[in-house]
Amino acid sequence: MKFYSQFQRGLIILIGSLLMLPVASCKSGEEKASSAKENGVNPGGKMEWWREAKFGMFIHWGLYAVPANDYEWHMRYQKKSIAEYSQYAKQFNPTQFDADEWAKIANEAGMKYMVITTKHHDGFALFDSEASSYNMVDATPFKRDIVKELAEACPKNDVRFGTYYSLMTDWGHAGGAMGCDPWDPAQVGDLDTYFNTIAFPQVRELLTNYGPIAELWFDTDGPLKPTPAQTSRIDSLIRLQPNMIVNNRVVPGDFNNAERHVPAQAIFGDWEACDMIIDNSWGYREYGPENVKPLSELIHQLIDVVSKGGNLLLNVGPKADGTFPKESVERLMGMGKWLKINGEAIYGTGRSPFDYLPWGRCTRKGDRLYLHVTEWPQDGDIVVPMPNEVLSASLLADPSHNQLAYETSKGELRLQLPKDPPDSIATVIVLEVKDEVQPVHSLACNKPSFASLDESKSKFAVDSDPYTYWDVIDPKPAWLFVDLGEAATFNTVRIGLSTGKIHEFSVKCWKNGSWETVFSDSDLPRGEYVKTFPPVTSNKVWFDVTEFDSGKTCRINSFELFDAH
Ligand code: FHN
Repeated sequence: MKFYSQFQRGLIILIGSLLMLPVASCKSGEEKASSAKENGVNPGGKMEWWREAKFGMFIHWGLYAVPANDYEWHMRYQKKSIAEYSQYAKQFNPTQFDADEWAKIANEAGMKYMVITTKHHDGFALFDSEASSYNMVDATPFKRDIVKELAEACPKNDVRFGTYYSLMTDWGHAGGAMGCDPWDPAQVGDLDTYFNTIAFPQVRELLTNYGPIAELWFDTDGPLKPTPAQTSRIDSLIRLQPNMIVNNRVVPGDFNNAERHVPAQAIFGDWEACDMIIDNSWGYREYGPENVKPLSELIHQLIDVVSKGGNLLLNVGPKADGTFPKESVERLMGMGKWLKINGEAIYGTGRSPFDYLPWGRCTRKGDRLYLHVTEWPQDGDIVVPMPNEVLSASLLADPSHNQLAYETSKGELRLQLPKDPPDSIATVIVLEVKDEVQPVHSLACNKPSFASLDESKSKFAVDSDPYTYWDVIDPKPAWLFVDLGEAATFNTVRIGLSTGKIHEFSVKCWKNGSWETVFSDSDLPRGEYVKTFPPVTSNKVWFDVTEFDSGKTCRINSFELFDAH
């Protein structure tokens, strides 16, 4: 049932627009990030190696590799008791495990750090622990300390060593926190006792017995967080390694996490995206070739994350025999090959000044811009929306630095590219430009906005922070209205959806006294959605959400307009 008629909605929107007050100007990720440093968030020193590194290896390995189904959630999905699940320890004998080989693969992939699950939610430790004999040395025929061997092998291969520890979930010990009701009476116990006898001693062991830990990655299987008292105990443990950086998923940390998706907008401050090579499984499971992400997708993801100011922690799920899946190694070698040629455009670079580019992404370092062209132009040209004087323009992979032809007009740079891309996955052009490059934001950025219900949050759909959001809620249709003030010309809409299902939607603009549909579409994907269309000029835009999953959170983190070409 339509809650408002089309006319009523239009009227409300128009009245609403007259009430709009101007709001704060738009800040780019870089501007916000720099203010973060000034505010003392993420102090420069210990983050510097990480901001240089950009690319790391995540490893999910444990008893769950033995059954190789339901991956690292096998115990919970199959509701295995501790007694049943721990039987896998007797079979876990990874005779082909070679820490040096793993570290070499990470290094050859261009990965600068490694983070391994020293203890996942199942409670089984890959290291020799006095706190619990449920570990690799005491409970398996292998009897070796995996963490020790990797902590020694990584630095020898120019890879920093990091540890993941499931702090707020332990299905394998009495009293361990968990994001659901216990399914085995042996799991029932007191959380503080568990923390004091298992978790805190094990974190102390990890931060004391294995040399410098570059990154500590705390995890949970749900919304659980430690109490302030528990957090202060954890902080005192973290201080054992003052140069170590910590994620902020469980305790206040040094960087944000984005799991298995890259937000449309750059995340404020330091952040790390974690994702997998073999889809839908962190820990090893039987898979087919269709489950292995294409090399192009992985390289594009790395570029996308880095262009938005983040690091990519890319996961490998080793098999029970101690080897990496063959296809994972193939993909990593392909990424390493690309980085050997283009690493200058990734390592140590900062986020793009341009919030959106139709042909690819941009990273920057000093007075250099690196244009990562992933959509090679049919007509041979790409446009960079900046008026800056160009000092040089060449293909990064061209050792002779032959200059590319270009012209600048109307505040834009038009580069003429070779007919065919030197690298079909991503070709990098390096520009040296004069003066600071000014950020280019969405035309809707922080413009007055108005929405159906949840109106107070409509402004969060048009700000520049992907962590803020406008929730699409019943009754249908839900809508977001943006008043651009001055009429503007745009040909691209980018929408960031983080959770929920939007089935039918359209974008309209106010023209000649009525609403005209710019486009309609269905099934808005999670992450980044981009739609281009012939340029339209208007001062009012309406995002009309007509069908979506009711009763569930439907979260729009960004609604952006660009005049991109
Ligand atoms: O439940 C875990 C999951 O198994 C995996 O370890 C991921 C990695 O980011 N973290 C939790 C889900 O958010």
